[in-house]
Amino acid sequence: MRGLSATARSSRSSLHPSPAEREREKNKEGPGTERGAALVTVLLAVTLLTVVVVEFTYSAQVDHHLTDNAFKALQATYLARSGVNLALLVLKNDTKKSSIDSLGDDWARALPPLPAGEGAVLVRVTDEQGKLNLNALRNTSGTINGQWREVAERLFELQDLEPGLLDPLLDWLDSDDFPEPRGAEKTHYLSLTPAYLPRNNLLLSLGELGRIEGFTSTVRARLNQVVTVLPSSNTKINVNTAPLAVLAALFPSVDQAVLEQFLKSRGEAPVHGPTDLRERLGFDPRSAIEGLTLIDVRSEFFAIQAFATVASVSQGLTVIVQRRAAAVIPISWQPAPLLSMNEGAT
Ligand SMILES: [Ca+2]
Ligand SMILES: [Ca+2]
Repeated sequence: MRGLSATARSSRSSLHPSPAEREREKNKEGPGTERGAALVTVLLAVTLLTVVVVEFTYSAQVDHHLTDNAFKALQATYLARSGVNLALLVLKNDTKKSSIDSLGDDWARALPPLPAGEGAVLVRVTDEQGKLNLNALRNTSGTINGQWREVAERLFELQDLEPGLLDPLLDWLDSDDFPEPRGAEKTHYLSLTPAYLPRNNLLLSLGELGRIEGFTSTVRARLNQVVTVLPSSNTKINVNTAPLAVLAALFPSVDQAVLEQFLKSRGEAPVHGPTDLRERLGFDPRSAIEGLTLIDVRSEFFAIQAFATVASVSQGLTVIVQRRAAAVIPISWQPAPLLSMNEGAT
């Protein structure tokens, strides 16, 4: 019995050690184990702190870059706007100098980029009336103008485009819902996903061409330099600024060599009117030349392109303006395709 009760006591004491026993057990593990645990805790804290600091520094740097970029973009936007204002002033002053608009005018001069603070702005003005205004294809009554249609067909051919491609454009402009032979009207556009309606009216911008059947980006790129969209169907082509292809489309009976000679001569002496042009292109004074009724020697609509760069941030603007007797009025603002600052050197 004694032996048994001694064993039982011993077993009880190992199951429920007294505080003194617990202290002895603890001391057996030694001070080294305690220091190890402390070291792990400190390392863990340092690692966590490092992660937090790195994360904070990174996000602070990102914020700084974002703010810096936004600030430079704002500066570039205002610099581009200043460039537009400068061009507006040049266009306004030009009216006092001459009633003719030609490539020898101040607005047409290719200036180098103008430095301003940390940045620079490049400004270009083009005469939109040197191009074929697609809205001129539509009469105010909503029908298609036959004279302009013929010019457009020839221009498409000269740009290596199928003249039948004009049909969906004519349908987009005319007020009816009857498709031209190769055209597309409401029925076609409503079958697309997503469906939409043709304008059946004047185009609002050159970009709208992208919504017309067949006018792919390749087609639009070929037309970009020779057509425009102006907010009027009653415009003429300025022969002092029109490129060769537009002149060739206007005057199909004139040889290319004569037109090339004319391009050189107009640089020195701009055309003063239809009679002057008739002589310079060698037309018989008695013959009726259709193209002569579609031309002008002055312009009302111009495009201003301003491209500003501040540090590495760039902003571009294209503004179509209408020049009237007393003022030059911006009629549309759009982001511009970015130009190269090197263009200023040419
Ligand atoms: Ca139509
Ligand atoms: Ca139609």
